[in-house]
Amino acid sequence: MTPAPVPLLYSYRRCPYAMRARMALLVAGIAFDAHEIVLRDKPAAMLALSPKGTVPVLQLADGGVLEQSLDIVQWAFGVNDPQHWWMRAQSTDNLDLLRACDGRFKHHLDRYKYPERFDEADRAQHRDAAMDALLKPLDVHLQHSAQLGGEIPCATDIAVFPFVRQFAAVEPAWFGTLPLPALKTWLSDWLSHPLFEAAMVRLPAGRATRFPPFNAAESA
Ligand SMILES: N[C@@H](CCC(=O)N[C@@H](CS)C(=O)NCC(=O)O)C(=O)O
Repeated sequence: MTPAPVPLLYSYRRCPYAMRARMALLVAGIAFDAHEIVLRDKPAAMLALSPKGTVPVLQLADGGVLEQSLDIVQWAFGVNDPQHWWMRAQSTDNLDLLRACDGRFKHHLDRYKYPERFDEADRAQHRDAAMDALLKPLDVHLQHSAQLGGEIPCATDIAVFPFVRQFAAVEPAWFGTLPLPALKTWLSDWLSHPLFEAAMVRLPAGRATRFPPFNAAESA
């Protein structure tokens, strides 16, 4: 019997946008294949589906294509979301945090993380601006609840966390000195979270492989 077709995710392990997409697909329990791409040698099949050339890209089993990470997250939770991860991410506060993450924070993060690509003299300013844009507001939110979704995570947690991880990894010793205790606890919990570990599995590059499923019950 021919196996049922599953969606195909073009992905890059270290890309924070692809991380949010993989975590959403995994937590929704959706079987999918993943093609780990090489950024400098993108597959022609992916570029044919999505000429803009960024990952993640999800080719659905019916042939539809989702080319933005948040569209993939929304689609995944539209398929299966018994704990309302998507709905709980739609509060004004969470939408503001997500907008700040993908907008101002990402802008300053890139200039802090890759000073050689930008004006190196402004690096400290970008580090401070990134903190004001997202990390300080996040810490305030997380003082009131363990996750942005409340007591359990929502789509905002998995969408934002990979970018905070990137920021923290630029100068880990300095990050450790920051007076943002709630944010640091949340980050460290996510770094060892079974869902994140499942999403970071290493796959062979250059071809599609079935992504190992995540069993929330087993890892609880
Ligand atoms: N708005 C896109 C952004 C995706 C994006 O920028 N991905 C990066 C990797 S983290 C990428 O593919 N860049 C293309 C390249 O480096 O060639 C989304 O949310 O999916």
